[in-house]
This record gives sequence, structure tokens and C-alpha cells, in this order.
Amino acid sequence: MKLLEKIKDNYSLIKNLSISQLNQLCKEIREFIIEVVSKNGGHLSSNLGSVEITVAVHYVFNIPPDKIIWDVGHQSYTHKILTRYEKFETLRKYGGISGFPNPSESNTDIFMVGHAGTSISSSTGLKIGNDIQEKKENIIAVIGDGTLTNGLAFEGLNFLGEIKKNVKIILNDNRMSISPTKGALSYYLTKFITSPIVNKPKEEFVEILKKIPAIGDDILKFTKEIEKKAKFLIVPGVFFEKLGIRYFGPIDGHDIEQLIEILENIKEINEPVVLHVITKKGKGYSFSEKYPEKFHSIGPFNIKTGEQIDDKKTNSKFVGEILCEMAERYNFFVITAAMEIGLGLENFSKKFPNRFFDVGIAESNAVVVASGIAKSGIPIFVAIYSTFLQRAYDQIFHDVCLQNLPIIFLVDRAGIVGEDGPTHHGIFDISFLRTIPNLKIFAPYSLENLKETIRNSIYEKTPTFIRYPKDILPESINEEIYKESNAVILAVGSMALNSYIAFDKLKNEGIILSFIPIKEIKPINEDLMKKIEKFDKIITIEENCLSGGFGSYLLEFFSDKNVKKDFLRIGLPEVFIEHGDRDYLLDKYGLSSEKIFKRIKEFFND
Ligand SMILES: Cc1ncc(C[n+]2csc(CCOP(=O)(O)OP(=O)(O)O)c2C)c(N)n1
Repeated sequence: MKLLEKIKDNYSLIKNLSISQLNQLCKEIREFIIEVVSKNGGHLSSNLGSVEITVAVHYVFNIPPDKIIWDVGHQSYTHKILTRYEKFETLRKYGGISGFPNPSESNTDIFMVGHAGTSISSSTGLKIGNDIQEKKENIIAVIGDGTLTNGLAFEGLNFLGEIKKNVKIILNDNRMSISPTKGALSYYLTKFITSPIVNKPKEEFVEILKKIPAIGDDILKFTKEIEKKAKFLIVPGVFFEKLGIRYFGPIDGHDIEQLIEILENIKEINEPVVLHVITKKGKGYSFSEKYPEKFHSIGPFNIKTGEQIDDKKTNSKFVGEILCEMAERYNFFVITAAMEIGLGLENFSKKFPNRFFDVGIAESNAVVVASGIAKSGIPIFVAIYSTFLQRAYDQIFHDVCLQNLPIIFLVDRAGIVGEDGPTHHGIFDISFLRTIPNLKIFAPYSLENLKETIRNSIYEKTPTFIRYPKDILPESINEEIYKESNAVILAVGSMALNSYIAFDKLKNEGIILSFIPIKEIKPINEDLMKKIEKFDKIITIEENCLSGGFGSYLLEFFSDKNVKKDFLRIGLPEVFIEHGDRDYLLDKYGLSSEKIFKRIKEFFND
């Protein structure tokens, strides 16, 4: 019988396992992760790299009441297997368990997360709150080296070092973000890992740690002693130590025995601690070891060949090609925050390495660097997912729009993304952008249109945002169609095709409408307003939340002019949309062609 089967109803049983059984357990977990991710898709490489860390934390700590706070949360599959084994096969499926921590699934998930950089700050806050209530819980934050490049993580360290709360940080360092980790800090960590002083006295270090007494002031004395004896403890950790955080490591993150030994010891230290753990991204599956980037986040794949089953064309790849073409003729830069591959920029970065920057998981930095480049007079594209653009809201306001700089934002994954769920859907950008002066928002509705918009954007004189969805847009779409009707459909960007299908079907049922696909969201296109003035009924359809969206924008426009129109606004409700298949969710929330058809029909029947 598999060990996983034995412990499935009570994961605390892992505490009774021997080291060789724990190794066996890790093997079984890896196999299970590979099997499920090959069917459901997911973050394979990161999870294969963090199996031993997770098992060791569960072995040493009592969860709950002790708490693991995952940073990003994309690496929590082993934790999910231990705490909800029977549901793991439903990973990322609609109605199944999420690919990220979710407190509504289990009391061992603390925060619902998906964006990088929060674990140190939220752990510190939790500890502050717990301490005043005299709750004795260990708090362990697990953060990757990629995520450590995020500004929020630095801010968190800075505060934790000052307030000196007992938070244990496990730095899972695989030298990879999605692509190799960028930035000076990564260089610094790597340099010490590979230097001979670090490697030499590792055994000595473990011996010393073994001797740390369980409680009392002696710990401090002993840790000081460690610093004197084992040089490598001091050298690589200077960065953390200067911030007031004790540093241990680096240690092998796949050596469960060593992990347990060290965690047992640092458990007793009543101070903030960083344990620096070295892991291999994609560990234990030949394809993900070889191509950790490809398997960072992957759709269903064939286990034997490593081939992704449905490797669809995407808008991202298409945009990457347009940028390559344009770069032959124009001089411009492209900047991204750790999402080169997802944004389809691999070819661009290879062909034009001097015109491409990946700043790491640092969206606000990307935007302010772009503002400097734009100020110097060179055109610059910021390529970013809609959801992560939220991280740079103030910079868009303060450093881009207030300065009226002609930066072009390629806002990918605008709309419902699917299996990654509520932290990743990009459904708020129209709303949060459209209130800011100076900027323009475009939502191209076809590939033809997307290409034209990007090509023209280089001549824009103001901040420009071009939003496009995850699924590939149609090649082209029927342009404006005017009929003898008192109602018009205004279908925004990604919704043009589904709306057109509904429009056509309604026509067959005798409901005659006019149809206008909408590319320009902001500023309000006055020509368009003139064209639609004659219609009594206006139907807006958009893949954005209704509040603050395009429909609201028009509603405000007509209301301000005291013009009465009958409005039907179709869009997403003001809720956090769960994870699941994109088409399924579009249908559930009324944006499939069928649901659009029904809704408009009802509107006319009413
Ligand atoms: C704010 C934000 N930007 C970008 C991402 C996309 N993203 C998810 S995981 C990841 C890499 C994380 O690297 P690391 O922390 O080193 O973990 P690893 O996957 O290597 O284990 C990125 C960039 C995100 N989740 N949040």
C-alpha cells in the first residue's frame, strides 16, 4: 500500500515515518503531482522543486495551529496533497480545488493568494496580532528567490528586521523565477552558493546546529557562536543580517534529513530567521528538469514525451511577432516584469537583447523605468498581464499619466483567464484605468485590428493601453453593420465575436439590431457617439466588470448630456470569479454567444 494512502486521512502520521519512508513519500507525491498536472495543467516545475521543503515543514511543525504562508502560492500542491489528498485530482477544475491556497478549502490555507511578494508582510502582521492575543503559533513563510526580487518582499524584510517578530522565512532558491531570476540580489545569492567557503564547512554547520539547546538565552549565545565558527553562515547572509534577520544556509532543499534537522533547531529561535534552501526547479521529471520554464505553468501534457497536448496559438505569440517586425524598422524598447515567456517575448528578447529588459517580479519598477525611458525620448512598450498591472496603479497615475508620457502598455490576459482563478482574472483594468486623465484605452477585436493598433501606437503622444484576452482573437471581424433598427450592439474587443454570433442568431429570430465592434474605449469616440445617437436602445458587451466598465462610461456620457437611452449592459458582475475553464466561466457569467443571445432576447421580450 502506498504511504500516501496510509496517511490520507491524517497527515500528521508523517511524523511517525522514518527518513527512508519520508523519501518514499516524496517520491509518491512527485508521481501524483506529475500525473494530475499532466491531465489538468498547472505549475509543475515549482511544485516538483518544493516537495521536500513542504514535507519537512509538516513533519517539524504542527499545522494547524502552526501556519505556512505561501508566497504566490503556486507551489502549494504538496501541501494540498497532504491536507486534502482525495480532492487533489480535481486541481484547477471548475468546482474542484484551486491551484493556489484557498482558506475556504482548508484551515491549513491562510490567505487566498496568487500575486507575488506578500508572504513576509502578511506573516509579520499575523504574528503581531497573534502575540498580543498570546497565541503561540509558529509562522513559516515560504518564498522563492524570484519573488524575493519583488519590492514588497524587501519592504516586508525591512519591517520584520526592525520589529523582530518570530517569523521563519524559508527562501526556496532555485535560481529561477519563471525564467532565470533577474537582478543584483540573485547574483549575490548565487555567488555565495557557488563559492568554496560556502560549500566547505557545511557538515560543521550541521554539527553546530545540532547542539543548539532547545530553549533559553543560550540560543542567542549559540547562534553568535555559530557565526564565529562557520564562516559561510555570516558571509552569504550579510544582506539579511544587516536587515536584522538571522540567516542560516544555504542547505540542500532535497535532503529531507538535513531539512528536518535544521528546521527542528531554528524552530526554537525566537527571532526572525531566513533559512536559505537550494532546490532544483522541476526536480524528478526529466522534461521539467531540462525545461523548467516551459513546465513552470503548463497545460495538459503527455507524460512520456513531455509534449503539451493542445499547444494553442495565442495573442501573446502574435504580439511578440509584431514587435519583432516593428523592431526592424523602429527604435524602441520592451520591458517586462518576469513574464517574458507568457507574454510571447522569447523571440524578441533573443533577437533584440539590447532592447529588452526583464526587471524581475517588479511591476511598479518596470513602469517607472519605462517612464524614464519615455522621458528620454525613446518609445517604450510595457508588456504585462492585466492582473499584475494592478501592482503598478500608482505609478501609472503618478509617473506615467501625470507626466503624460507616451508609454505603450500591452495589457495581456485582459478578461477571464480560466484555471488560475480569482487572483489572475484581468477583469478590472477598464474600470481602474478609465478614471485617470491623459490615457487612452484600446481593446482590439481581431488580429488584424490588434496589429494595426500596435503599429499605430508608436506614434501616440499620450499613455496608451492595449488590452487583449488570453484566447486568440479572430483573424478579422465584420465591421459596423447598420440595419433598420432602434437598437445597437456595441461589442468591446474580445466580446466582438460572441456578440456577432448572437447578433446573427437574433436576426434569424426576427430581432433586428445594428452591430458595432468597439476598439476605442477611452477617450469616448465622439464620431461613434454621433452614430449611435439615433438608437433608443444601447446594448454594451464587455469582458470587464460592469462597474466602471465601458457600458458605465457611455451611461455617464449620455446622462451628463441629459439624453435618455434604454441601456442593457452585459459584462461581469462585481464578484471574485472562481477558477475553471475559460469558456465555461464565460458561459456561466453570461458572455458566451448563447447567453448573450438569450439575454438580449429577454431584453426585447421585456
Ligand atoms: C505580482 C506578480 N507578478 C508576476 C507573477 C507571475 N509569477 C508567478 S510565479 C512566478 C515566478 C516565481 O518565482 P519564484 O518565487 O522563484 O518561485 P519558483 O516558481 O521558482 O519556485 C511569477 C513571475 C505573480 N504571480 N505575481
